[in-house]
Amino acid sequence: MDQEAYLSMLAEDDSLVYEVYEIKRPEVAGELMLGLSVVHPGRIGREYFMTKGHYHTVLDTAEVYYCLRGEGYMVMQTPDGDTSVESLRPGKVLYIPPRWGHRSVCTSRQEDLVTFFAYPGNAGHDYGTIEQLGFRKLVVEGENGPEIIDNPRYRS
Ligand code: PAN
Ligand code: ZN
Repeated sequence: MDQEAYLSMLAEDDSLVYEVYEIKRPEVAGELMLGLSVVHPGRIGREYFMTKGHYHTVLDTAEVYYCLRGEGYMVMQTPDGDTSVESLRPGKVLYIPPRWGHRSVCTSRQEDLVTFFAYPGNAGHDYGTIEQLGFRKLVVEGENGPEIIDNPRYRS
């Protein structure tokens, strides 16, 4: 959201925001891709560190996330304009139905947000749509903790 904060932070240090560890399986229907996503704590301006976010190229494929550590949110939306933001806490299982783009956001102050994920081998990743349009909702730090707001830079 905050381009100024982004550029000044980047000029100082190109720090690692998140890591993904995958057990690679053949990218075909019937297989499952699985692994761990680790989003580090931090913010750019008021906006918490997050993953790039994507739709699955085969839009009709679902995904399951299981939160192992840390606190955060899964920001989700469909191409039709529906939005949903679900909290992530250790022990929580989050099912992402087919057609829902998704991004995870770490709101812990010091801890990584660690999630296990599994999705169909033929799903593929479409990053371009989110790169161009953004997500409709953002998670930012408010006076009393995380707040979900409309993305002022969302391009419809
Ligand atoms: C996850 C994500 C992972 C990183 O494996 O790929 O959390 O997020 P980005 O892919 O948005 O950078 C997943 O949802 N796979 O489909
Ligand atoms: Zn996915």
